[in-house]
Amino acid sequence: MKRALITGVTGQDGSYLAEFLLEKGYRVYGLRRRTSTPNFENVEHIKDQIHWISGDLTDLASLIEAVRLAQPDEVYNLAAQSFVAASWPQPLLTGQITALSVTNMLEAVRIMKPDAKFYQASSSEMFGKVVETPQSETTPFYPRSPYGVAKVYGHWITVNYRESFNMFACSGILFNHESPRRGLEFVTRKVTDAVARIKLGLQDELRIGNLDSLRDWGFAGDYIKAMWLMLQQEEPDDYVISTGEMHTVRDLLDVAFSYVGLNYQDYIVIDPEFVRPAEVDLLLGDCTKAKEKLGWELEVGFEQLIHMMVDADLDRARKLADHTITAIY
Ligand code: NDP
Ligand code: GDR
Repeated sequence: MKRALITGVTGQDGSYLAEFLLEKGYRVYGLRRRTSTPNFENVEHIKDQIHWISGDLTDLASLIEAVRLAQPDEVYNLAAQSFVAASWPQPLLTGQITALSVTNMLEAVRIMKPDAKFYQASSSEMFGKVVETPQSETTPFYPRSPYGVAKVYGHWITVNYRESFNMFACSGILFNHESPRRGLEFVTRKVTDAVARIKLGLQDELRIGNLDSLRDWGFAGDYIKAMWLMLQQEEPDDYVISTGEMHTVRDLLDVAFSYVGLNYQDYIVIDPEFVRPAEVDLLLGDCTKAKEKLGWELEVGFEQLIHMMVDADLDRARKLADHTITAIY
């Protein structure tokens, strides 16, 4: 039985990956930081199948102990301060968790289980300002947020441990991927949640930022398969994972609102609070290498993804209609 250690298992990607690995017969260890109230929403259905280890990415001792306990064949380092907008008000925390702690995780593996295969969750945010389109493994980085800068560090330290210590370390440069388990502050989920609540009469407007930014949005359930495929190769390498299609935030609004028979223009309010100090105008990925070398294929398209998210949020809002869910961002 193969053993995997996942950091960030309570998040969107971690929950899909845990599900996928359990189905493949893995023994799955999940690192979980202490929270004052439980946050198992994404993993409630598989909670009893995961072997939980308490730890925090910023605490090297806890990571060494986690690797010692799990003795993993594969380590998926998905934990991060992952919300770009929060990285301006919290730049140091973002640097500690999203950048420096990647070294903590790599050190824990190097010290306790150096033959474990290591996956680092890198991001298209590293490309930032448009240098070339579409963006591939060879496109230079020009990050535009403290988060993007932190991910560039995480990417290069992973490459460095591969080259310095001959570790099987891969960096997956994933473009935006979404699902019904996406955090409520990210724009897709913020929109689909608002659509559901507006449709049910629980909300009357949606305050939002830049409608012109272009993103390459895919389905998280497809993307976690690419993570696993990277660790099944003969040689460690870095791969871009994307759909190769981009849409504006305006397109997203249109697809989501029109799905329930509404016109987004009747409900949105542009709010400067949601406009970022520096924007990434356009992200479009070229994942030819992943398709050719990993045999990775996309299954869910953009409209299908947004419809799936609206349906899930309608279900959820109906169930929670008595409670008020307030999205902070
Ligand atoms: P989420 O924000 O949904 O999940 C982040 C996870 O990290 C949560 O489980 C969170 O725990 C955990 N975490 C945060 N800080 C710490 C810490 N100090 N110690 C331990 N755990 C911590 O992110 P996603 O699932 O969307 O993304 C997974 C990874 O992929 C992230 O690294 C993200 O930056 C990266 N990425 C995501 C993309 C996307 O479009 N989704 C695209 C490219 C990269 P808790 O539940 O306690 O908050
Ligand atoms: P992003 O995702 O920053 O690309 O990072 P997000 O959904 O937050 O923003 C996408 C685009 O939408 C614009 N936008 C808004 N965004 C939010 N959150 N809220 C709004 O009200 C709003 N209005 C407009 C943003 O300006 C931006 O252009 C995600 C995260 O998952 C990262 O962890 C990951 O690395 C990248 O994707 C790839």
